[in-house]
Amino acid sequence: MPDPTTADATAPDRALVMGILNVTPDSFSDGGRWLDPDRAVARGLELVAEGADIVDVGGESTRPGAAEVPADEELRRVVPVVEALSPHVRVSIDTTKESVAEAAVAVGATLVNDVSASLWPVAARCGVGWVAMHRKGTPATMQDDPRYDDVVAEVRDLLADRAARAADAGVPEIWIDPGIGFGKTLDHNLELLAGLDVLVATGWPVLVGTSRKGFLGVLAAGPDGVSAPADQRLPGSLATATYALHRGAGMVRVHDVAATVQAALLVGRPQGGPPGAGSMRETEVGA
Ligand code: HH2
Repeated sequence: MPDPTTADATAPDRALVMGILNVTPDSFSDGGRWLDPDRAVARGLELVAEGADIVDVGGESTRPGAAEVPADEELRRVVPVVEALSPHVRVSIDTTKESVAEAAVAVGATLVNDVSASLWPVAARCGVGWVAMHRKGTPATMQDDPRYDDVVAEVRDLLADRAARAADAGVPEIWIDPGIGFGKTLDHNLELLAGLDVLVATGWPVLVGTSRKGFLGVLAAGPDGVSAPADQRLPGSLATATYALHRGAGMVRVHDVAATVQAALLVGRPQGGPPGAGSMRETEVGA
């Protein structure tokens, strides 16, 4: 099974960091900030300067309750940005629409980040990588009392099934992602993080996205019980990214790239790295 986190000998001696670039008016954390294409491209280049290995461009918010965006509007938002960024950095397209994925690949995207875990035929046809993320329901309904008998096993089984189908179809690079916050309660999110090794044990490289998500706001609520706002969730974002990397995730999807790159360096290379690959923990921690 190909392992894109370790296949390249020139890859950084750490797991990968995917920087988030939402070209949307309504994303939960950065909605409206990068809707103008020039500002979006400038922000993407900033993420590259901070050390992002991949910039994930999205034109439709997936936050709970978000409205669907017509394909022509999503295309109008993302295509110029993907085209301008792809000479500078690896670009992934965060979409659930086949037409948007294809158009983004045509202008340089090489990874389809698919929160519906259904677009593997497009990735196979285009010969690009694919992220299969687990979600229960759609953004409109997913936080209405989601239930699982065993959330870790259910997520693992669905993702392993989709990854196997994608591999059969010839997708050259496959990632699985537990979909933190997508049809999950606070407890489900924490169980999935604690059970990350179960996903890692499937052998597929694992991507995890906790950055600034609502459950971190709940955990960081003040004495009045009010959730911490998205711009005050860096401590939880970093803690959970570091934890996920330590448990074997090969990539984290984050808003705060520079800080997360430091965390990734500290943890070192993901599980399954080539023999002898060092990490700061093993090689550079001195008195
Ligand atoms: N989370 C979001 C969007 N895309 N893709 C993957 N693979 N994993 C995730 O956890 C994930 C994702 C939601 O975060 P964000 O893009 O910041 O917000 P919004 O959906 O409101 O645009």
